[in-house]
Amino acid sequence: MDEGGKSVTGMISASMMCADFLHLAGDIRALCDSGVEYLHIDVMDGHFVPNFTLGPDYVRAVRSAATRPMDIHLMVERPARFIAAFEPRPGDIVSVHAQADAHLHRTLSMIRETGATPAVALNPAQPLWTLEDVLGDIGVVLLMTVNPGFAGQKMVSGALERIARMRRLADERHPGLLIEVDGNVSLPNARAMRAAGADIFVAGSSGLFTGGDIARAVAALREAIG
Ligand code: S6P
Ligand code: MG
Repeated sequence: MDEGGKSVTGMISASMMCADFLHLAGDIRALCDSGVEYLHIDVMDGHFVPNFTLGPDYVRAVRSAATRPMDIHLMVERPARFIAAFEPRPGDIVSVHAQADAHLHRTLSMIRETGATPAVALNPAQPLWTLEDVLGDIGVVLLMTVNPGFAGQKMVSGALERIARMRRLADERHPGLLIEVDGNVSLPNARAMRAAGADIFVAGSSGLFTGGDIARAVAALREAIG
């Protein structure tokens, strides 16, 4: 931690829904060789968000080729039903949306028992105070900087100020809590998000998978969040 409470260097979580599905093994190798910290898996159920994406079989396949832990982002209603199916393990992060779970504390304990790090995700309109009482039960808070459901969106207004407010709340109440940001992590946005106090950056179509050279994109992002 530096004096501001955030991690010493920023970490990259590569959004696998933006990878090339027809050349997945090559993308996984390039990402892991480039040193990204996590592979971000967006799980969407068509209820909590208006889209469908990745499931347990996909995660199993990615794991078999990856040397990095998974960062599993569950955008599903009542996520406790599906945690075991994703076979979380120590080193992974598992995020559930506070709004999707009436029994958030129980679900976070369930994640903790697998050895993975429990995380709570908040949509842009959800007040930060809703997670105050579970700050001690999580290792990461995932702040959505777009409305969840789709890649390729623009960062919502107020997102940077919200990251800064979350940083202050974390430093005051739960030092060591990592702030993850998800949505439109382009190079300029990543720089600003890092300055506001973010630690983990979900990088997809905005900052990683365009340009056709993953190693180069990781290096550029690394420089922006250093
Ligand atoms: C969106 C999802 C994200 C996206 C990421 C895509 O609901 O949770 O993880 O994959 O935002 O990145 P980009 O760079 O296209 O915004
Ligand atoms: Mg995500």
